[in-house]
Amino acid sequence: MHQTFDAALEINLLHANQQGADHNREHFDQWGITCFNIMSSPGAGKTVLLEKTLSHLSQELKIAVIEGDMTTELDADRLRLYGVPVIAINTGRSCHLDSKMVAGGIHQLAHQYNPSEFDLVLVENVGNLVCPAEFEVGEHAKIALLSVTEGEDKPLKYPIMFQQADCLLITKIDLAPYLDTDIERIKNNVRQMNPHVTIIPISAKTGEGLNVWFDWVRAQIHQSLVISH
Ligand SMILES: Nc1nc2c(ncn2[C@@H]2O[C@H](COP(=O)(O)OP(=O)(O)O)[C@@H](O)[C@H]2O)c(=O)[nH]1
Ligand SMILES: [Mg+2]
Ligand SMILES: [Zn+2]
Ligand SMILES: [Zn+2]
Repeated sequence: MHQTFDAALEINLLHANQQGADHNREHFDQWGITCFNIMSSPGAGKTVLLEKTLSHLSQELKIAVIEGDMTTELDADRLRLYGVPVIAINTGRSCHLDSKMVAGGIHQLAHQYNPSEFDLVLVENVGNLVCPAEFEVGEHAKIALLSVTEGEDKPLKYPIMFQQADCLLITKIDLAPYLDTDIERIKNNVRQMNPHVTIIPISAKTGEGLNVWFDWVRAQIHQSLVISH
C-alpha cells in the first residue's frame, strides 16, 4: 500500500475495494467458477506458468485469463496462442489490479461468452511483490510466486504477500544449482509467518513439480464447487 496522508482515506479505499471483491466473488460463485489471483515480482515466471497451465489443463477444464499489465498486451498476446479467452486490463499508473478493474474483466467475459461454461479464471496481477497482496479481487485463492533468483530473504522483507498466499510456487528451481539460494530456507521463512500455505517448488523449464501444481489446481476447483453448492 502506498503511504497515504490520511489513514481514514486508506481504510475507505480498502473498504470500497472489498465491496467490489465481494461483488466479483458473487459472480464467480453464481457461475461455478474458481478464481486464482496470481502474484509475484516482475519476472518470477507468472506468464510462463500460465502458458504451461493452459497447455496442460485447457482440454480438461474451461479456462479464461484476466491479464493485468501496466501498459502493454505482450503477455495477453502470448496467452491468446492457447485458444482461451484472454481479457487484457491495462492498469495505467497503478501497480496492482483492484476489484473494480477485475469486475470490468469479468463483465466483459460474461458479455462475450456464457460464463457458466467456465471452470477457472486465472488472474495474472501486475508484477509487484507488495501492493497486489492488499487488494482482494474476489479470488478463491491467492497464488504467490518467488523465483530462486530473488533470494531466500524476500518473504521476510515483503511479508504481506507471503502471509496472504494460499499457495507459494518457488519457481526456476532448475537455476538453484548455479546460485546460493537455499530452497529449504525459503520454505522455513514462509512457514514461520504462514503455517498453512501449500509450497510447491517448480521449474517451468524442466517440468519438475508442475504435476503437483496441476493436481493442486484440480483439488481447488473441486473444493470450491463443493463449498458453493
Ligand atoms: N530457467 C528458468 N527460467 C524461467 C522459468 N520460468 C520462467 N523463466 C524465465 O523468466 C523470465 C520471466 O518469465 P515471465 O513468465 O515472463 O515472468 P512474469 O513477469 O512473472 O510473468 C522469462 O525469460 C522466462 O523464460 C523456469 O522455470 N526456469
Ligand atoms: Mg507476465
Ligand atoms: Zn456484476
Ligand atoms: Zn504500489
